[in-house]
Amino acid sequence: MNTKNKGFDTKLIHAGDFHDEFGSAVTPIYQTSTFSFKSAEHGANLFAGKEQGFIYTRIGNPTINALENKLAELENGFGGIALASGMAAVSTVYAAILKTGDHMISTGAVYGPSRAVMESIFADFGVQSTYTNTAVLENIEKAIRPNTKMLYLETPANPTIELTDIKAACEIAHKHNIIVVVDNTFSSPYLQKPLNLGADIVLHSLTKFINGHADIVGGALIVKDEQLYKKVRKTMTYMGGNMDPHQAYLVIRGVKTLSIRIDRAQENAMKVAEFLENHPKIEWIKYPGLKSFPQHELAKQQMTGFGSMISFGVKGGYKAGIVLMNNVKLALLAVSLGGVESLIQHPASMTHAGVSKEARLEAGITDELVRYAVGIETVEDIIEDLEQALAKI
Ligand code: LCS
Repeated sequence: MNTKNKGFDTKLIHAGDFHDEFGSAVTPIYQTSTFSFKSAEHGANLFAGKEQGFIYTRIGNPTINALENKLAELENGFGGIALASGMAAVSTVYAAILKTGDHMISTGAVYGPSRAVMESIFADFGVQSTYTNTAVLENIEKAIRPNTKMLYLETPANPTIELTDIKAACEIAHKHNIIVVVDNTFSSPYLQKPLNLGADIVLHSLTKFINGHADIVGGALIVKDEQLYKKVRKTMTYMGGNMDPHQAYLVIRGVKTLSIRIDRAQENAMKVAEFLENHPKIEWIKYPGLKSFPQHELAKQQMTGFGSMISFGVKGGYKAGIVLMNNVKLALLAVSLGGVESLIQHPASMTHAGVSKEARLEAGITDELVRYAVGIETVEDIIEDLEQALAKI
């Protein structure tokens, strides 16, 4: 079915679907590493790009392509590329765009390994980077060098929930021919569409909201124009960070309920945020839906919802945060986010432990920061769980 002019929920269910000759209702799993050619000429034509078809699963596969086409439609891009993990997407996009002597600018508070892979492995290949608070647009302007090739934004950022104005940042970058990549993991295309705001590439850890069920790890890149898409796709194919067909099948199943899962999670998050904001043991809280959130207006402008990620500090700092984490019973003490279950974790010692303490503090990832990923359980139970754990402090 052609879903190009259909609504977002229709695209979630039907976009990109691949139906076989038996009329299967869902895209089947093509668990095969290779595809036989009808003749030597057919094989040669496929390799030469003269005929469309499948050659080898690292290059393309019907199940994986169905997911890629769905994601491309959801983000309004030319094409999608599915990868083994969000980090495979991060390192593939770095490798596709940056070469020795190039410079990139990035949000200081990005997911820890997205920064660590740049500052360790890519730095060893001679790629320069500046990590700064991209919420302040002048910081981007100031960081631009003649050799800057990429602006890598994460908004909302993990775990500070700080936002970057995507449209304004893209205008600055494009004046200098800088490619803009936006990690849209925290919002998903349901809440934010960076390509519509001017970005060139959208990145996802599919592990999170898009799959939504905490049962796979996966990543994706969605590219706005054909030329850049081909370049990034070639990098993925050569480097081999492709997704597996079974993984793609599960993501296709998970993404169908994206909007209804996020609707419930963010409805819950608003109530949890209000509860925490008014709790005497909470020192500070950041949630884009709260009026007290410094970038509440920007959130309303570039997002269609506030998401379900909350960060906060407990009075008594790190030690009190540990008591809270050790006493929650409903929320799992676990990294990751965007699944149906509530999760709590401590970024400084967990997700962002690979980033130096100095860089972490400069990015606002303080030792007392606790991150809560609100799930879709009964909200009264989530709040009751937090209440009993806070009482232990
Ligand atoms: N980008 C963001 C914003 C992320 O939060 C993550 C993972 C990644 C990229 C990497 O994706 P992965 O390879 O894990 O699929 N974030 C995690 C987190 O906050 N807790 O555990 C993983």
